[in-house]
Amino acid sequence: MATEDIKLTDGMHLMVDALKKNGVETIFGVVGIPVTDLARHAQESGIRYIGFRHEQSAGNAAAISGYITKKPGICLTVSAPGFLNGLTALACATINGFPMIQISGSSDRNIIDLAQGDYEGLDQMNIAKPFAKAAYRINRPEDIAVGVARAIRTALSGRPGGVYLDITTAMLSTTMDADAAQKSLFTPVEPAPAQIPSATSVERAMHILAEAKKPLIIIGKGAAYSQADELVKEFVEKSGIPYLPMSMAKGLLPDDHKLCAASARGFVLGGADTVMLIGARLNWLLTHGKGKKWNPDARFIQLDIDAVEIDSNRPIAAPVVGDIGSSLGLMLEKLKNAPLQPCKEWLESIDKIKEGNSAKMAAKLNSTSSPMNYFNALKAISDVLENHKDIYVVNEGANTLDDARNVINMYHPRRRLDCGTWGVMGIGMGYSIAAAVSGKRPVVAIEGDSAFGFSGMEIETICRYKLPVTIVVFNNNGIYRGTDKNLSGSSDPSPTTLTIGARYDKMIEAFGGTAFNATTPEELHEAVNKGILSGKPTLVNCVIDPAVGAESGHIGNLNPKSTINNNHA
Ligand code: ADP
Ligand code: TPW
Ligand code: MG
Repeated sequence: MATEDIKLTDGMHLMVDALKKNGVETIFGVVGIPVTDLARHAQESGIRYIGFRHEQSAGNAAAISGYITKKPGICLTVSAPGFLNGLTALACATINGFPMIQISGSSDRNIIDLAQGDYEGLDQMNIAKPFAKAAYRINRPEDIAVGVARAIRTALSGRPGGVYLDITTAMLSTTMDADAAQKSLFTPVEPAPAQIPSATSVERAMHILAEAKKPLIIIGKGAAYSQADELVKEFVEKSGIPYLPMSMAKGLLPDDHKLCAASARGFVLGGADTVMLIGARLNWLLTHGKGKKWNPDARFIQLDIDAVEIDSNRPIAAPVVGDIGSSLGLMLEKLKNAPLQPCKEWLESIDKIKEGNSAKMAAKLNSTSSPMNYFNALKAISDVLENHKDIYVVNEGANTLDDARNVINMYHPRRRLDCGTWGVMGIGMGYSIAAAVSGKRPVVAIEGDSAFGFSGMEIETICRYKLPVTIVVFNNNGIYRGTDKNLSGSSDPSPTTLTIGARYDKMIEAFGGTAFNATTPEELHEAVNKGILSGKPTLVNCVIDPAVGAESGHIGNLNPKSTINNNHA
């Protein structure tokens, strides 16, 4: 065959082919040298490319897209600074257990390895390693298929996480025989295989449950991620055990379920003699399963896919290591043959607490204080959302996060997307974009004014792609509050103060979105309702009393305060 008859492809085209072959529908990214043409060809091939203003938001979008769809979300970044901007999101995905792949162009290895100062030169793969579940580099087009398959399998199997995939500039433009290239492509078989727990572990867990007088189930976002929705519901209902949803597990069972103990959280944690964790870690969010919040004699059952998680913070009497679907399936079989004794008195005592706490909450929600506080503002939003139960709710901030989590009921699985395991600020717009694009539903983002600032420029992205996102900025002029004083007495604002009376709604007007300024619950209700019904990018500046927020929201206990010469209230 004459050389001119050989059809060639190159790394760039083959990379796109490999992603398509593996069912990638969307790439979230920011382009530049050396990945601009890669994004063009991806778009040409039918993959949707969503171009962001900052890689951190593109990475956050990829991460939450992975959580929503159970397929790795793809983030594309340029070398060095673009790579580093995306890395925070990759680390966050890994910490949260979301499957994601950050694909980054990288500069010339020969120059990087000798530290000779290449354009955007950085030893990216080694830098990524501690922040990712794994990091791989593709140096030759003939390795693309294997590289992509490894990245996918690593991101999805076991506890999901973030994978870094380095693609070198040289590799992108290296040619290879097109037929051989096509032949090299494949999709990994069962990248997230079922993990069946041992029969003994299932029996042990059921035995402990049978002895419980005051059992409690805690459902975490690992359970939500596993998409074993029906099994979780069936197990809770058949066992008749009250449950607490962790933040992002809200809605896996509807929050108004009679066995939901969320509004008696302190009571059930303190009283439970047996706690069954379903895809939830005993990390700081559960005070490590220790301390005064917990019954010291409680025995723990833990369902998790990651054996290393067991005993991480306290002894676990009955570990069930497997995927949630397989584990609950086997436990349900046992339950059907040997039903548990109903824990009637325990449930009655919980119901009493729930009633009392609900009455207290109702009083707060119905307060008529002006300017608005968190609760009457959230009530206005909640009333609208009761008519849109299947919408995505993105939520970040301190008070804005903690109060919204308690006030806004969720009714469908994986619809609440928030700051997650790290309590990170900056996920808001990236998560909203991915929820609209990958989740294919409207979104309401409830954002602290500080939190919003971390990704606020992405409202341009939301407008450019005409996404159905309604953003409500809880504007209290600051981080936690807007009333702090500069202790030096100078005219600089205090560390927690933001611009007094800022009009965040004006920002979205610059990009053709719809803007509202709401100063009363009625105005807020109307604005949110209109935003959702319009299906168009909308931003509501929601004016909140700057004095009502608590420092650090509900986790002020973790906030160290100087005890000497402290002039600060
Ligand atoms: P939350 O913040 O809601 O408490 P975490 O993220 O701390 O939840 O914990 C989720 C746990 O779920 C992790 O330990 C993870 O290993 C586990 N997990 C994730 N996916 C699965 C799955 N498919 N089956 C079982 N466990 C899973
Ligand atoms: C990446 C620290 C925690 S909460 C918060 C910050 C800066 C903002 C709280 O103010 P906001 O909410 O959003 O206005 P509200 O209603 O209480 O006034 N950097 C990162 N992550 C975190 N968590 C911080 C800083 C922080
Ligand atoms: Mg604020």
